[in-house]
Amino acid sequence: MPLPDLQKFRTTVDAYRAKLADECAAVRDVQGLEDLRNRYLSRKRGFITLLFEEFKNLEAADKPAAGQLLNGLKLEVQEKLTGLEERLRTPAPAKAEIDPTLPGERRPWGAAHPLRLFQREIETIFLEMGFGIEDGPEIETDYYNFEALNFPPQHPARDDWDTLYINDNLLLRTHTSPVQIRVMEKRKPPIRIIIPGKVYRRETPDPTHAAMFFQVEGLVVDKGISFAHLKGTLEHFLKRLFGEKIKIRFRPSFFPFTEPSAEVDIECLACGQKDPGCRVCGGTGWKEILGSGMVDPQVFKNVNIDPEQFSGWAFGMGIDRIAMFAYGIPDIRFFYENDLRFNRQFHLK
Ligand code: 2NL
Repeated sequence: MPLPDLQKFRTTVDAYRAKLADECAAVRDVQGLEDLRNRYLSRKRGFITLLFEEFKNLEAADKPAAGQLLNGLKLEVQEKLTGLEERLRTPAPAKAEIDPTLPGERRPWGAAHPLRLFQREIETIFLEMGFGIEDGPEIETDYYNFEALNFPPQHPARDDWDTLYINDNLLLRTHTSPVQIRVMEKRKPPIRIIIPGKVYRRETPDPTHAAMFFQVEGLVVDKGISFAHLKGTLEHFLKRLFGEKIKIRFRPSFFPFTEPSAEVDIECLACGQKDPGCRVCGGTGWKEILGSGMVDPQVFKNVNIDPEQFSGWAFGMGIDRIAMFAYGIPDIRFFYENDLRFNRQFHLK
């Protein structure tokens, strides 16, 4: 028995409604949406248009109910299409999921500064010889920086123009010697130490001067220490640092805190002692590397060490200055500009 016309019409409308839901779910882009719109609403062959044709042939009594069904479907199609269109034109939100298989982001880890690397080389050589490493305050008193070291009151280093004073009594240390004074006050000989650290001078920066730079000083105090220990130890140090074949010379000098005193030169690495017009050694063939001497008895008295019982030697050296000489760096300021192209060259080995 054929279905009554209204019932058949209802079945067809329901079938289209189900099909519509599936087709909407399959739409991926604007083109797919346009195709869908045409399939349902095209004025010539759209499903809805065709259903309206069928509607015309229904019994007059069935028309109100059938009309309601058909208009309901048409509205639903239009609503679904509008919703789809809105979804397609809104950019998809960024996905919250993470992909654990992607490679990680490279983070800069940092590395030791060139001056620190050079300082470590120096430290290693002295550690091998049984020295200890000490440090102390960078803000010092006039006493520890000058007076205990036997600087006379009128010494030019004590001038406001050479030293950075905080007030009448406090200053930024101009060398690391005050640490040796502090160590000798606290600890009795034998003492074998080096003190690397920052020191400050009132300087206008230029290629060979900075207001802050690095220094290393050394101190040996014990019974029976002579100038031979000074000479042998410093020669060994310089040969480990610059190579066994390096030429070394000692010449007399003066410091308020040592007597006798000696400055130590090595052959000029820039010209190999061959260029009378050499910019690095001034044509002398020699480069001053450090100052040294036998600790002045007055310094021992200042820290209550008996100079009749003990003797010692000390040295001081600029780390920046020697690193510049060793690596052929023409300007001390390169160390403090933090230009990674400069700094990285020391990590290429
Ligand atoms: C230089 C010369 C020197 C010292 C530093 C020193 C320290 C004490 C006692 C005696 Cl506590 N001496 N230090 C000795 C001789 C030279 O430095 O040209 N430095 C860059």
